[in-house]
Amino acid sequence: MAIMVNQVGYEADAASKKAVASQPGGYVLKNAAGEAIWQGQAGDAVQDPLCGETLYPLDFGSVQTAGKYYLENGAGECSDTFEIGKDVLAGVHNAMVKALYFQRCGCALEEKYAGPYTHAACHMADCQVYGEPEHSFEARGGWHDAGDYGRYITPAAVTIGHLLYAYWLNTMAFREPLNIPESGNGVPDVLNECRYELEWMLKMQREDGGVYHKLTAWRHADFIMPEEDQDLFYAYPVSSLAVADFCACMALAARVYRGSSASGREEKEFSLQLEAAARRAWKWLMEHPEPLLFTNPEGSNTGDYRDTTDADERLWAAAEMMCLAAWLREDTREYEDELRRILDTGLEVTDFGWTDVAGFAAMAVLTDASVKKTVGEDILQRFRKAVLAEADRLAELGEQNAFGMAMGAGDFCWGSNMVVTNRGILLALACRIAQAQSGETDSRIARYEEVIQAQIDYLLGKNITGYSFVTGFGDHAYRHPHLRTTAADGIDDPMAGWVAGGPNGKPGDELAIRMIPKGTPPMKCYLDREECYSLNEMTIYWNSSAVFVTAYLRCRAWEEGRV
Ligand code: 9MR
Ligand code: ZN
Repeated sequence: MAIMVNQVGYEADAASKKAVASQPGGYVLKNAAGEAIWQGQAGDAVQDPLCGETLYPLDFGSVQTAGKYYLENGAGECSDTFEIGKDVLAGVHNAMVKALYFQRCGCALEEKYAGPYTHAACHMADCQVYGEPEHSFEARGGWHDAGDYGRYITPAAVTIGHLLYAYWLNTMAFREPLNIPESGNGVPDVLNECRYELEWMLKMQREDGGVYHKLTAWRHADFIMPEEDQDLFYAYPVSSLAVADFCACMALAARVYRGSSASGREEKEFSLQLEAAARRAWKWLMEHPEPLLFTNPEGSNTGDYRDTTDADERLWAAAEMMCLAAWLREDTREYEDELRRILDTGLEVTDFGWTDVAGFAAMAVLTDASVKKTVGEDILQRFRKAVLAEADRLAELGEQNAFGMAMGAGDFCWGSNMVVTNRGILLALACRIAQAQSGETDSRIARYEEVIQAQIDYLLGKNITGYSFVTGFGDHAYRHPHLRTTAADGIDDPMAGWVAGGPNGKPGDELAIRMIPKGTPPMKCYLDREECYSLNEMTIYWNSSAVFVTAYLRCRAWEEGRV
């Protein structure tokens, strides 16, 4: 029995506003005073393959009056409350960016920015180069990756990729200050926050251009506050995955920090530093054409972010170096050659996760104006075709379940919420391409945008678990993220703005394996339990992916004059 809604809210002007119910029949939409504002019938039954239930879609798109509402059926069952209004995603969007501040390592979190979630400076000691006990260096800073205290280059690069493209393409969504230490310095806070991570990443590069794969203790800490964690941290061996992602990320950041309208002298200098680091990494990549992958040394249990190929990472690096060079009006041939060589191996170019970053190469090449003047038309065409084909596949997938979302039953993996939002990113990129093409594109764009909205509706509560997967947002937001600070700080509520990993059809932690019966439909494989790291952890890159999508939706609303 359920009426599932986006518990945060629906944009007032949106032509469709969708909910999903487990009962057929009539529904009324009531306002805060309990007055019926709209009534309608649920649509035809859908046998949903993601949660295994028979469900009935509801659309109350005609309601445009701002207010707080809920849905009720004939049996008196009520949904959670939600808003209809202008720029309804502003709060959750800003909180998801601000959440990263709470992951800052190597500094104290002060009450004026952190509220009750303060702690002393953590992980201040020098780290040791793994296997070289005589070599230590200072690598303070950056964000804790997730519920653990490790800091890893490949997920860091992906997080920065999501955030900088979100900012670059949807700048208006980042105009509100976030109450972080740098707020008010004239630079958008998303760039201030990203800089905290980038400064740490720079420390992870060796003289020869190589980049250490990760900086973690030998084993994960207990559930203690970060400043209590006195374990020795190691810089683990260089991988080509880390070098290539680092290269791409630095080249992108060099463009963004120099090109942003808010850039002052300081940002320009920072940008030059990023550019130099990108060039050193590129040189390393060219000198080391063979993949240098990464697996944990025997006995170490911190994350390894393993991967079977570095082709997509190298593709992203080539794409970003090419864009940077084009932007600086330098020769782009070397990068274009490398890009074409890798594209010719036939890899897919539509994902934005830490295992597969090739979608960022498409993003780079298809959204940069300078590179369009130099790059071969064949490359542009290949990227466009691949992105639109994937968008069409996703839109079709959205017609095969009751939630209208681009997910198949097999897509609910560890961190499925990032699959949900990364598909929103791909669809947003496809909308941009479609807009630039002439012809019958309006209905195509509308179709993609319906799915983008469905992805966010799902994240915010329109799903079979009934939870909003962002802490602090919605009547039934999940409350027990697998997050060491939250577990140890003695405060009941977690900080607001953390995206959960989400339902996982193949649970990977002890409690989830014990409690979720085999054969449970994938969307139901979720528990709001702190122990369940394979369902309920948070990470910096699950947040950043969601931020891209909320940024897109907020800006779309403004373009159409909604705000
Ligand atoms: O997000 C990662 C997931 O896709 C993997 O299946 C899992 C096991 O290797 O690791 C996850 O990443 C974790 C990382 O190793 C350490 N920090 C927390 C990450 C989220 O659970
Ligand atoms: Zn720390």
